[in-house]
Amino acid sequence: MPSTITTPAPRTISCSGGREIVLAGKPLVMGVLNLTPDSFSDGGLWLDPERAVERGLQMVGSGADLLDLGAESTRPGGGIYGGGAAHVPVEEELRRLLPVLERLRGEVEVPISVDTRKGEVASAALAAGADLVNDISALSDPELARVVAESGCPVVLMHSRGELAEMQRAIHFDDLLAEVVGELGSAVERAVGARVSRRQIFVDPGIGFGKTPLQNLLLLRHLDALHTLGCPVLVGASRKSFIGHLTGAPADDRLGGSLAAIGWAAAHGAAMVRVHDVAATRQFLDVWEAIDRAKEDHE
Ligand code: HH2
Repeated sequence: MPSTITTPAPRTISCSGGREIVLAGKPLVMGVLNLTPDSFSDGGLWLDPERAVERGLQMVGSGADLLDLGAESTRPGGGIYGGGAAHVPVEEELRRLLPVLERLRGEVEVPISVDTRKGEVASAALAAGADLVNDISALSDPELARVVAESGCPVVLMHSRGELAEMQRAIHFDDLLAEVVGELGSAVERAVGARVSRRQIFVDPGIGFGKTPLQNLLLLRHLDALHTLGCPVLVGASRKSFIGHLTGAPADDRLGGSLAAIGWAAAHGAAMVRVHDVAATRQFLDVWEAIDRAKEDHE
C-alpha cells in the first residue's frame, strides 16, 4: 500500500543567534507560552513571571522543540470573542515579555520565538536572545519586516484578513484555498521584497483567524496545497474554537480535538505544530512516527 503521509523535505534553518531548527520527518513541537491576562484558552495563567518561567521549563522538559512567547493576545473579534483582544502598547508587551524571555534564555537551549506584530518588540526580544519571530499579521508592520531582514532570523508568516477586532465578521471567500494560498504567497513575496531571506520563512494558514469553522476544517483537509509555496508549514490548531464548535468543549478542554488536528497536519507535511499541551502532543507524535517507521522498516 502506498503511504498516505506527506513528509516535508529535511532542512535546517539557522537562527540569528546560532541555534538551528532542524526539520526532518515528523513536525517539531512549538510550545505556546502566553504571558497575557486575556488569551483565549489560558489567559492569566502565566502572567506571573515565576510561574511563566516554570511553565516554559516544564514544556521543554516535556519535549518542546521550540517555545513561542506571546505577550499580546490576538484572539479575533466579531465572533465568539466579542470585540477581540485588547490592544497592548509596546511598553506593556515588553514589560510582560522580557523578564520571562531573559530568564528562559539563560536556562534552555531550544530556539525561542516571539509572537508579536510589532517591530520594536521583536527588536528588543531578539536582543534579549529570542531566535525567531512569529507574526500573525505576516509582517504588516514595515518596521518588523526591517528588523527581521536585518537580523536574518527565521519568521512565521500567518494568513489572516482585515483587522483583528472585526475579523470574524462578514467572512467571505470565493475560493478559500486559492485565496489563502495566493495571499500567503503575496506575503512571502512582500517579505522577500523587504530583504527577508526566502529560506527563513515559514507559512501558516491561520486557523481561526477570519475563517468559519468549516473553512478551518477545509484548510486542514487541504493542507498539502500550502506546500506549493515552497516554505515549511506551521499549523496552529491547538484548542481553537472550531473544535469547540464541533464538540461543545470549552477552550481549556480541547486536547482530543487538538490532537486530531495535529495528527492530520502531521500526515500532510506540517513542519511544525504550535500547541498548548506539549507532553500529550509529544507522546502523540512519537507514537504516530513510530507507526509510520515500523511500516517502512517492515516493507
Ligand atoms: N494562533 C494564536 C496566536 N499566535 N501564531 C501562529 N503562527 N499561528 C497561530 O495559529 C496562532 C499564532 C492564537 O492562540 P493563542 O496564542 O493561544 O491565543 P491568544 O492569541 O488569545 O493569546
